[in-house]
Amino acid sequence: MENRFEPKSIIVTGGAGFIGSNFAHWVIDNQPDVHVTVLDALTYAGNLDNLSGLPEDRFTFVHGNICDADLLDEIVPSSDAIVHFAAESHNDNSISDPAPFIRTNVEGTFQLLEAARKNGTRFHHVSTDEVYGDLALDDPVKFTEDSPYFPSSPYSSSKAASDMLVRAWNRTYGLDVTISNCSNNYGPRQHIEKFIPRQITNILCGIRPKLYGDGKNVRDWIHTEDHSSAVWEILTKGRSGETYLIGADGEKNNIDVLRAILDRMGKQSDDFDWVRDRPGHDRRYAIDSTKLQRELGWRPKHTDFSEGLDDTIAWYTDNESWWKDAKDAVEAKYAAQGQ
Ligand code: NAD
Ligand code: TDX
Repeated sequence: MENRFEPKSIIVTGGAGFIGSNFAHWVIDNQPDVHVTVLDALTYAGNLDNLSGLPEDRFTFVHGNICDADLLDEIVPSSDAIVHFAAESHNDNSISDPAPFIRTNVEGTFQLLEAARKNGTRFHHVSTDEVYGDLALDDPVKFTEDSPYFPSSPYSSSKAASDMLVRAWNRTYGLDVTISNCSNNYGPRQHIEKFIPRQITNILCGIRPKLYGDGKNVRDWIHTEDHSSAVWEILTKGRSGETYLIGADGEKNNIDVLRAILDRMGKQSDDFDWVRDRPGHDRRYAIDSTKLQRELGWRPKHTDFSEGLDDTIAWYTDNESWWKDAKDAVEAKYAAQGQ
């Protein structure tokens, strides 16, 4: 293994969103010598409240777009690494309007790579297991770093394109890069358009939860705090040019997850609506994280999904002001799509 990379100052793109903000908090809490600069455009998915409480002497917020090359020229030279979370992240949105996905996920990653290349800045790309397409429900196979790319949606194909750019900048220009492809995250501060927070906040608002298709699609759930610790291990100990898959053996089908939420929130197991399926809906994701565990010694902390779900339900119950204003618009958009 290479020597540990010890950055003193990192740029976290997309740090006002769900996973990026959890990562920013994790770094501040666990890496006392590191300064965090969050670069975020504050789209509908970004929220400055997600960064409240971070100490002024170790944290800087820059409001801006990752596609803005002039801004990147200003802020990248003083950083040791870019940890790139910023993205348009929701599959359903990518189906109704793909254009912002190409701009942010492809063009934005390109601009960041160019800024990193000019300054010799180490680059970690936060990507998704969805680049590998999907698996059959009855297939014992899981995704590994050697799985072929078969993205299904405009979102996942834009992430696949950005992974390819990162690999090319490593091979052609020798830029120090790592890539991680993680499975479905859950935890506090996830936007209420996503499956778990949508259903929790539906129940809190007296709306019946909505399940797509036959509800048997499988997702491999990981707590976002475990994603954060894995990204840190890869950034600081991962081999340049390498990809690492992040997952915590959390395969569950959607109907089981929904029933667990209903049960915990005092509802009957059939208190939900079946709604129109997502076009091109991936059937199953499953991650084999052997490389990450063997090579870098990473282990997940949150191995009890029920406990993580209880905490997540409690967080949305206790933080109604965080999501309430967005709820009507999110549900109106879904209703217009028959979902
Ligand atoms: P999110 O939608 O909650 O947050 C995205 C953040 O990026 C927001 O704060 C938004 O304002 C910002 N942003 C969007 N476009 C921008 C631009 N052009 N310039 C600057 N900032 C911009 O997303 P998330 O769920 O936290 O996902 C973060 C990353 O993790 C994404 O790259 C996503 O592909 C990846 N990922 C997510 C999951 C998951 O389960 N959510 C799983 C694996 C990988
Ligand atoms: O209301 C719903 N009902 C429903 O049945 C919603 C919003 C979703 N679903 C289903 C679709 C999926 O099978 O639940 C599953 C999870 O859906 P999402 O939360 O939209 O996540 P997914 O499409 O699996 O993608 C997520 O994980 C991989 C993230 O949004 C991506 O950013 C990440 O790359």
